[in-house]
Amino acid sequence: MNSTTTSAPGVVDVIGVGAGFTGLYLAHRLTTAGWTFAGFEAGPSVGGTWFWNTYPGARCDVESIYYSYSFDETLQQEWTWSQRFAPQAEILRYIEHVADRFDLRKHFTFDTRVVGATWNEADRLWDVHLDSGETRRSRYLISGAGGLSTPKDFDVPGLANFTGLQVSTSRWNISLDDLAGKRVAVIGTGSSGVQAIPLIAQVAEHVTVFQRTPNYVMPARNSELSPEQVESIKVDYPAIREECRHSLGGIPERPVTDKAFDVSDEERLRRYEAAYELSGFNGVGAEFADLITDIDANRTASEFIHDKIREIVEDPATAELLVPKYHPLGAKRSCFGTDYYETFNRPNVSLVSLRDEPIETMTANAIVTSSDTYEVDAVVLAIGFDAFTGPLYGLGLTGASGQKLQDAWRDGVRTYLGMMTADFPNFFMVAGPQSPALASNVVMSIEQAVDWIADLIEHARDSGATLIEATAEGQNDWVDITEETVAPTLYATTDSWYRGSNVEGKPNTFMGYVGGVGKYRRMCTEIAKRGYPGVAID
Ligand code: N01
Repeated sequence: MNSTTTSAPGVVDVIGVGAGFTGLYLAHRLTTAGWTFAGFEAGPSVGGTWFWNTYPGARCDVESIYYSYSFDETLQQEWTWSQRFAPQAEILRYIEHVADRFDLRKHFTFDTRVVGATWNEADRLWDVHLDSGETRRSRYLISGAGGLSTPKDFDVPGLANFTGLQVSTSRWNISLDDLAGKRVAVIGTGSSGVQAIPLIAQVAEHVTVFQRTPNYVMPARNSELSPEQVESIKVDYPAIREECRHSLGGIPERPVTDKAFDVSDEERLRRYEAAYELSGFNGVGAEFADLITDIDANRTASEFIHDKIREIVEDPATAELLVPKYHPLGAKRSCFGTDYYETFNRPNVSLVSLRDEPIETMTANAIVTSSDTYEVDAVVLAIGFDAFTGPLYGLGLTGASGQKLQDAWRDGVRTYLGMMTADFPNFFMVAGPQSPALASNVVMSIEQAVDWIADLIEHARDSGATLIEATAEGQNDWVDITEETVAPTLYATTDSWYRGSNVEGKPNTFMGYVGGVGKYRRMCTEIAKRGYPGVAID
């Protein structure tokens, strides 16, 4: 059946938010199935995360051959990645290629932000309010607004006093040359800071890195992909994708079953050395099965990385500050860098530990800590995102009972499968909180969620239904499952954006399902086969 459900004038079947990886696949999947679709994108073009995050060194730390769409065999055969970890510009080119190849831009209105959406119970439609002042109506509203797309508030004391150049990694709007010859402060040492710092150090007169929590940074070991490597991937692509779909994190897994203390100290060290050479998410943190559940096991891996840092960084005092001693390896997101620790051996780079000397204020040309004043010409903020809930609350949703999403989630996020939430009928989240998106190759998670949602709305259409909503029972069960799954892991006890602890006042909810994308896929498929228990369809 290929007809649409919503024939009222001016009403589309689906409004999609965002034209990143999610929005484009949504547009393709739904319009191919005959639905009418209108997408709204705040930016001037496609790309989402990869449109905005253009800071120096930005690249993905999931290998490009996996971090790409699998839905079309011809697409994956015709596109050739140049490097193991593609830089931002290449990923953006890929997304633009997909948009053009499948003629998807026509489904989107750009430079237009969704600023509110109100459920209309009588008509069973969403009234979607745009920053242009217009309101559009749809049967379904699907968020592809992303999980890491709303920058965290710039909560650095006194920032407004600073009159020099100020830029954030997540909205980079200068060129690297603009920092040439300048005294630059970089605040933040997560994945973004770790990638940007070595490149800024190459052009700046001086870089002062303001570090609050030292992170585990393993060498990315990026490299060009040879024609032979590309050829062998393309021959095997369908099998590789299938393996990813049924894996833990959406990338091929190394089958590891033994535990850290099953082997001798010498054997463990030998294995960590080999894993350190591999790098990536299959590196040191994945060497033994119990590294993310047993703190003593984890300590063996953490200390291995501590020693690597001490070997690389020449100044012992700087090395000690860089050693991540406040959290176990992998429990908050690991970083993969190129020459990160080596950069601290440069004469024009210095490190300030904000744990020892917090920032008290800023003046027109300096950062003032509790111990010193650092004069700088430019400040680079690499301080992260209001993950998952930031972008969703930004949609200004009002549900069936008149409450806002942020009120419904006042005590913590509650979803069914990370895709729906009770009291917000016909609203879906792709790569949402409590889905596997947080801990996976997100492109694979996006495809799975879009396909599942597309099947569900098709199922509703075929049975003449116009309302789909998570039941309270289904949602309670899913929240319990996500909590029970994370509870035995070190993620559960470590402060990170995974748990909302990077944003002042945010309730502590672990934002992902960490049981694996394969297991999640099987659960979702089973739920669909059983006629969608946990979902009210009317
Ligand atoms: O942000 P982060 P990010 N004063 O939250 C510090 C993905 N990503 O943009 O840890 C001083 O990780 C904060 O300190 P602390 C990836 O999933 C992927 O780097 O809170 N410092 C931390 O050091 C990643 O995890 C890629 O104590 C402040 C840093 O700023 C996620 O995006 C590349 C501060 C923020 O680190 C987010 O990464 C980039 C303050 N007021 C991003 N507030 C790749 O694929 C925060 N900090 C490679």
